[in-house]
Amino acid sequence: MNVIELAARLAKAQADRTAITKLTDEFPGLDLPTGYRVQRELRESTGPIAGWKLGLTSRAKQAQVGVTDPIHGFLPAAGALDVGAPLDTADHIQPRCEPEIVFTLGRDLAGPHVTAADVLAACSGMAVGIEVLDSRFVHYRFTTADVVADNTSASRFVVGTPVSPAGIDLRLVGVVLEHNGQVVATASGAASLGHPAAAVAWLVRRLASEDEGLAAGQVVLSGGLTAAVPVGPGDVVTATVDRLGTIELGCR
Ligand code: 0L1
Ligand code: MG
Repeated sequence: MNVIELAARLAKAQADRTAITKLTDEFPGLDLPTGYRVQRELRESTGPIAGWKLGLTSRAKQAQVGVTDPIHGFLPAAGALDVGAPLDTADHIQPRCEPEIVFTLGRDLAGPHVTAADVLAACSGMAVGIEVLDSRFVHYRFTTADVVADNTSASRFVVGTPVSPAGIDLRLVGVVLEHNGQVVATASGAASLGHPAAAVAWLVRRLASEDEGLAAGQVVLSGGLTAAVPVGPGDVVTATVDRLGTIELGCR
């Protein structure tokens, strides 16, 4: 099993906009550490990164794809959409959108013992966001190792205007996901590992095991709070997080 070759397969699937069967069908020995090595390979062949993302931190997300452990990936800077800019669905294989609570780092944060309180202290702002997922695997069928190799299905993301974290209990904020004007899912911040900042702390501790950390100015998507909704041309997705605001993404 060659991690460079596996990363190239995933990059080609994305470039061709053609889903492939999951890697573990051919390589049943592909384990989680190897999945992260493939992801690292993808990161090294990507341009600059805007930050990091957590995946599968909520039960709703875990149930949607049948994987039960949180995972992490990176956000290529090229994946950032401007607020108000449309999502080009033709650039995707099978896009889905989900609501996110987004952290903006005011200073670097790293270390094996970082807590949720450390995350909140290092955070300069929080915002509502929408993540666009686009699994490179047929019908989003994968194991944990596969989806980690595939950079946790990351594709695009849009982030609203950050607000000060002071005085906001992120466990209690309500989250509403709308698709073409219909409410399709609701949640609260606690859906993400009990507290979105706890999810980010988990990410920082995981990165520390690879001598990495978060850098000032980076953003972190703390994990989809509801199941993701499939989108196509003409669709509009709206995510609202109480105290953080509303963001809309139109598709063409
Ligand atoms: O839905 C998926 O493709 C699973 C991986 C990423 C999930 C997430 O960003 O929460
Ligand atoms: Mg997500």
